[in-house]
Amino acid sequence: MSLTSPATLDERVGAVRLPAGRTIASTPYAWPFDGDLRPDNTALIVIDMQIDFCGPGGYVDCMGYDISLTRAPIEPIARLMAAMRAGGYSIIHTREGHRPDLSDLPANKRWRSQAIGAGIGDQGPQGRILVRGEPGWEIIPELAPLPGETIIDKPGKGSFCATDLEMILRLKGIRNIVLTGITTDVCVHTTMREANDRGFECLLVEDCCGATKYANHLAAIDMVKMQGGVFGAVAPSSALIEVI
Ligand code: C5J
Repeated sequence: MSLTSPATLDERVGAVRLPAGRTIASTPYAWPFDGDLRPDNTALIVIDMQIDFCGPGGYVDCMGYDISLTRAPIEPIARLMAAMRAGGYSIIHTREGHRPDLSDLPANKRWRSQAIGAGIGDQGPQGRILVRGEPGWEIIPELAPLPGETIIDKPGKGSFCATDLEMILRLKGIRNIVLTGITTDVCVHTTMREANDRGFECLLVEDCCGATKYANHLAAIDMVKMQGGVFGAVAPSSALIEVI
């Protein structure tokens, strides 16, 4: 039943979202919601672009998934990151990984990874899987952080759980977050949900993400757009680069 008018849902969403200021051509609304997009209040987060998630012999490869899917966003992220660096935006990188003694690795996470043949903490072609300091845990050279850029080491899927990310964002005055990285349906989505619940205004950049299954990538993007943008908005990197 329509609450307001006979207009379609898409028309209703579009009609109420016309903020003044600078916005991105995104769906289901022009992001950010209030048009307040500036280099000093907006950060790019590049999530888990590590060898373990997109390199040969890494965790995802050892699980038997097609790493061409998780490598697909490398070029688009490199272009977006260059544009945002040039524009003076904050750049934040994350790495999923555990302490060498595995004291921050929940038993169920370890058990599940062993069950699929890629035990976290076990020796793999790229060193101990998802362990801090090992070759597989490193960020890929194509997207290496520059000196001075923030790196968040996280033991979980979300970037806020057991990290100082929120404190760093608040101290920098960041309120808009541009999300990129891998995987769309796991670490990127978990981070977006955590950020959204904390009041950050989030944009998912669709060509700058990838999942271990393409259908899950598409579904994860679709979920964001429900309910008028339940977790934020979605845009291609070209729309963002055009504006910043
Ligand atoms: C996963 C991630 N998929 N970075 N981690 O285990 O998405």
